[in-house]
Amino acid sequence: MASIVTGNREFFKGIGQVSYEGPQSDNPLAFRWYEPERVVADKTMKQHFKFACAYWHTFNGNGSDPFGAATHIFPWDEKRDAEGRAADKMDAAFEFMTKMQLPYYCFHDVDLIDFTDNVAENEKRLKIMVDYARQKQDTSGIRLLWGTANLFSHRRYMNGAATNPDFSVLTHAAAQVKAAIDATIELGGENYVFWGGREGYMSLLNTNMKREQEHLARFLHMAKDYARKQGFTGTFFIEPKPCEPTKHQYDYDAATVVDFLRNYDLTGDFKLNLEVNHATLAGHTFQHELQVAADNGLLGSIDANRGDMQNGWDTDQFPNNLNELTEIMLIILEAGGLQGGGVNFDAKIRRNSTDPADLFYAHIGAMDLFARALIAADRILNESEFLKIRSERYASFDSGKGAEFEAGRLTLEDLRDLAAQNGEPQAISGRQEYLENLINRFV
Ligand code: XUL
Ligand code: CO
Repeated sequence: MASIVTGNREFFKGIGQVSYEGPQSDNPLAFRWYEPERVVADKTMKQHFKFACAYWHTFNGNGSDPFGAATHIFPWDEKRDAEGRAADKMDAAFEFMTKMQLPYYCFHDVDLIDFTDNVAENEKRLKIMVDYARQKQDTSGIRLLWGTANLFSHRRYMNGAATNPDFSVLTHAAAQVKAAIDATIELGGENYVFWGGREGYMSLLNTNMKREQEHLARFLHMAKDYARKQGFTGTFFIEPKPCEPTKHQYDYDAATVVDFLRNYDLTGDFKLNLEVNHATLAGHTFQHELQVAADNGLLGSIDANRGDMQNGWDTDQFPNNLNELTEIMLIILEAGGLQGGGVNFDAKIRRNSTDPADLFYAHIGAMDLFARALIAADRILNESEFLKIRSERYASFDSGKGAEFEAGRLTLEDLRDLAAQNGEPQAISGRQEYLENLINRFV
């Protein structure tokens, strides 16, 4: 295959540069809140969020579902040959991201170009697209937030990738990860993600869970060692998800992954990439997942989207709940920001959203909402008694016997004597409704 010649085709005709016009604007193709250079809480909005476009949903997602074929017929999919199609898609992607002021993107290897069953041919194809992406990045200024390898779509991964009971499948997973790491490094990617789509089991009847998890840990160490040897200085992220496609995934939720990383000595290089809809599937709020990661110093990045409260699968809708996002931004701000990562829109427009502009509306709405939530969260932290109320709740541990307990200077018998001496405690309100109203004052 020869290298690609850039096309001059415009894919989103009639849609120009999307820019900030302010809350009073009624232009649906403008930002009303997202002002990239506006400083809030000591950083520009652009720096806070590092918004990224998910290549797979936005440029490969064709609206198909288990009941029906594609509904999104994209002009960049017209060419018959893999390279031509891949180049058109990349032209469309960089046109879209530039018009949308999206400073970053994320991809799986196979999102860039169709893969074959031949390792060397796939490496060659990926290299061609990486060379092309390098040029596109240089001219647009758009950067790679993270790269990853798709170790779940191909038939060979039906029993897992790094956790496959067949060693030869594991070697193919390694070949893909090696090439995807090379691509990420070549493109100046800031992070590398592992989402274990099929790293789990369908039935324990045929599964040695302990052995599979040890293989996964060994595999992650090998990938990390290789990347470091090649000079990669970014962060690795694990993206937790409880199930779908496997019945039970080993990276179930934030707490499970934190424990796994500690257990296998990976916390020095790995952090978490948390996704909203995955939290929902795990029976948690996204806020819970963020707090678990933040409390462990492992809050790396987020995949922004939302699920549907009436069903139990990964619908990957664009975010649109201001209260939820405000609570999310409170946790992120309190944690001092995301460590190395950003906000990747791992979200797709609906099957029946078939106008070219729909991709724009989806991203504009989400970026605006994050900006609004950031402003609200910053004000809540600085202008309200929010933090004070929470810290005062624990005031009894700040001095006296409570402080001695925290310092480990009391015994169980001491606590017993204090209880007997002081009698029944007074009821102290948790003030949940008060705090919910407080949040609502600022959104
Ligand atoms: C799947 C998912 C993935 C990862 C990257 O639910 O979120 O797209 O983000 O592999
Ligand atoms: Co994701």
